[in-house]
This record gives sequence, structure tokens and C-alpha cells, in this order.
Amino acid sequence: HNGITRPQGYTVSWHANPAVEAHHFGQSHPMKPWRLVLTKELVLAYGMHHAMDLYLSRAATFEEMADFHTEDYLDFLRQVIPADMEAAEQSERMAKYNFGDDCPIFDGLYNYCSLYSGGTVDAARKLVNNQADIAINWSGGLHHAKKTEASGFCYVNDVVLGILQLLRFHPRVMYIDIDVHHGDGVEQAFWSTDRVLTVSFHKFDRDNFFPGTGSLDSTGPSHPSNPGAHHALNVPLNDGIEDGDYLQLFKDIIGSCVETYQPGAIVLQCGADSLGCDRLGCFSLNVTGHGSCVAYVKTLGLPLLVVGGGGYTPRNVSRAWAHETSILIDAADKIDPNIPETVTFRNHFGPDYSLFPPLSEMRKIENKNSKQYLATLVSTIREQLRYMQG
Ligand code: ZL4
Ligand code: CA
Ligand code: ZN
Repeated sequence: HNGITRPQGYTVSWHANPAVEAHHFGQSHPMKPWRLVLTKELVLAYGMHHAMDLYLSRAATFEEMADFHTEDYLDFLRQVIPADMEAAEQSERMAKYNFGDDCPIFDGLYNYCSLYSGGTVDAARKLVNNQADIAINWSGGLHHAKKTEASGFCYVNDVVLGILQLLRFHPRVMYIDIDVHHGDGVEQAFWSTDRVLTVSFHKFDRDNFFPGTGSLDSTGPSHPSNPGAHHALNVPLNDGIEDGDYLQLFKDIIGSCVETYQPGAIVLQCGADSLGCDRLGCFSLNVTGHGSCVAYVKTLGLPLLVVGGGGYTPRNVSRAWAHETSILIDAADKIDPNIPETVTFRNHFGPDYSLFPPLSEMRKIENKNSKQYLATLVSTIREQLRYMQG
């Protein structure tokens, strides 16, 4: 093969289960677990699997998922079947748990949820047990799920479950979310604790962009005696942000957060719907720009749990996550940007067959983030961090 070797001095674990990829949300639903097949094909074709410990994710148990979710909700998730979508007698519970167009009931739903969650729980345990320094689960990152309800294509919040595992060992965990949507479920789960600092970068437009939360002034419980006060940070952005500005903003903010908060571990949600040309997104990041954020977090040298998330243009999601895998194993410079002839489904990557097509130029969205606005974000957040310190 092409000489991809294990990284020097640290271990990367890869957590996946091909059974996850086989699930379908239904006709024309934007979430396509199949994007994980494309990601894996790229990773294998480049020989990156030689550089990692590979684990077949096991299903999270009911009890593991009940570390965050209620048994009532999980019972429903376990027993509901697609026919219930239409059945009148189930409609009350369907509404109660927020199932519907965004969160449909499909064949194998519970299996799907327990497998992607098991991957994140396993990955977190590898870090805690010192068997890995970086652990990757691209099928995870489903950051909207709430304690008692589904939301935004997410049913079980694997991110919360992973962080709970890390908190058994680390006094402080930092969560970073570069999905184009606000990481509301994770923020809400740790709203009242100072043991998790959540930081989400997202498109913010209260009335017109899901989920509508995550404004700049939303930093935790308002009562100063609540330990969670000032332990949620939000970076609300407008359409069209580009690589250079995003990376500068990311480094300025994450650098300050790590310096102040001194986390023992980091969880990084790499939602790829912040790329240009995404079916649901509105930013103009390229695969390289998105990847630079991952590279920066890696330089911090802390135990790192990497999960996927959104991403609705599968050919670009897989490009980004394959590139980011190469960064995490320190092999980005050994990867040929021309996608290998041996990749199954290579036709999806035409006409350029490049790992780095110029996404920002293909469907140009005007950048509505002025330099002035971005500078204000950085200074406001640095001020918020001073409050956090007390
Ligand atoms: C779809 O075509 O903004 C779901 C969802 C299903 C197929 C057929 C049904 C057609 C776009 C989205 C009707 C769909 C109506 N189908 C969906 C307020 C909304 C109510 C639901 O990346 N309608 C809700 C959720 C967001 C809303 C984004 C991001 C997840 C993540 C992490 C979740 N919900 C308006 C939309 C389609 C669909 C087409 C859709 N839903 C786009 N944006 C939303 O952060 C994984
Ligand atoms: Ca986000
Ligand atoms: Zn998203």
C-alpha cells in the first residue's frame, strides 16, 4: 500500500459498525447514514486503517442510554414501529416525544440509535482507559437529542453519553461543535454544571434557522450562584463565512477557552453541514478550512473524542471526514488529493475526483459576516470568559 503508518507517540482508535450505514430515514429525508459508507471507502482506499486501532462498535445498552435519557422515552424508542407513524392511538406519544418529519420512525430505529451511541461510549472509554489518545466515531455527534425527546434528526444524544463517561475521570471537559446548527441538546444537558464548557459555532437566525437557540448572550443559567453560569458559549454567525475568517475566529476563541478553562479532555463535533454546497447549510467552508479546525484542536494535545454530526451532501461529508481522519493520524501530507482509482463508488466524486474541490466557488453565498462583527464576537466572548473565571 501507499505507506500510511501509525502516528508517532500516540494512538488513534476508530469506532464504527457497518450496520449503522444500512438504515434509511425515508424518501428524500436529508440525513443519509450511507454517507458513512463513502467515508469508510475513502479511508480504506488511502490505507488510513493501517494507522489506527479499529473497533467494531457494540450497541449501547438501555442502561447506558438511560445515563441521560428517561426510561419512559427509551421504552417508546425501543418499541415503536413505522406503522405507528400513521396509527391514531400512537399519535399522542409521537407528539410528546417529537417524532414526525424531522425525526421519522424507520425500520431498525432503536438498533441505529444504540449502535451510533455505543460507538461514542466505547470511544470515550478508550480515552479514559488510556488505550487511545484520539478516538473517532463518525456515526455520532447527534447533538440535538433531549433527555425526553427526539429533535433535528437526533434521537439519542451520544455526545452527552460520551461526555458523561469522560466526566468519570476528568474534572473538566470541553465540548466544541462546528456543525452549522447550534449544539442545543449538549448545551442543555450540561447547562447547570461547571464541569463541562460547551462552545458551539453556528448559523444563528432565531426565526428562520433551526433550532433558533444559541445567541451570543446565552452563556448559562442567569443566576450567578448556579455553577453552570458562564459555562456555555455561543458563536452566532451569518451566511457565507469563509475559511480564513472562520479559522481565525475558531483559534481566537478556542485558544482563549482552553487557556482559561484548562479542560482535561475535549469532545469535537465535526458536523460537515458547515461546508460550502451543503444541502441544508449556508456557510462557505472548504474541506481544507473545516479540517484546519480539527488540526488546531489536535495541536492542543489533550485526549480527544471526535464525532461526526450533520452533513447533507454525502460526497463532501465523506471528503471532509476522510481528510480529517488523515489529519488525526498525522498523515495529511501523505494523501494524494486525487481520489484513488480503487475507491468503490468513485463516480460520486466526479468530475474533479479531488479530495479538495473548491466548494466556496461552486455555489457562492455572499459572506454576511463583517470583520467588525467577527471582532466583536471575539472580544465579547473573551469578556464572558473572564466571568467564568470568577
Ligand atoms: C426533512 O424533504 O427546521 C424531512 C427535513 C423529511 C422528506 C419528506 C417530508 C417533507 C428538510 C428538512 C416535509 C419536511 C418538513 N423530508 C420538515 C421546523 C421544521 C419542521 C419540519 O445537522 N420541516 C423544523 C432540522 C430542521 C426544522 C435540522 C439538523 C441536524 C444536525 C445534526 C436538523 N428542522 C421545518 C422543516 C424532507 C426534509 C427536508 C429539514 N429539517 C431541514 N432543516 C430541518 O444539526 C445531525
Ligand atoms: Ca454548531
Ligand atoms: Zn447540522
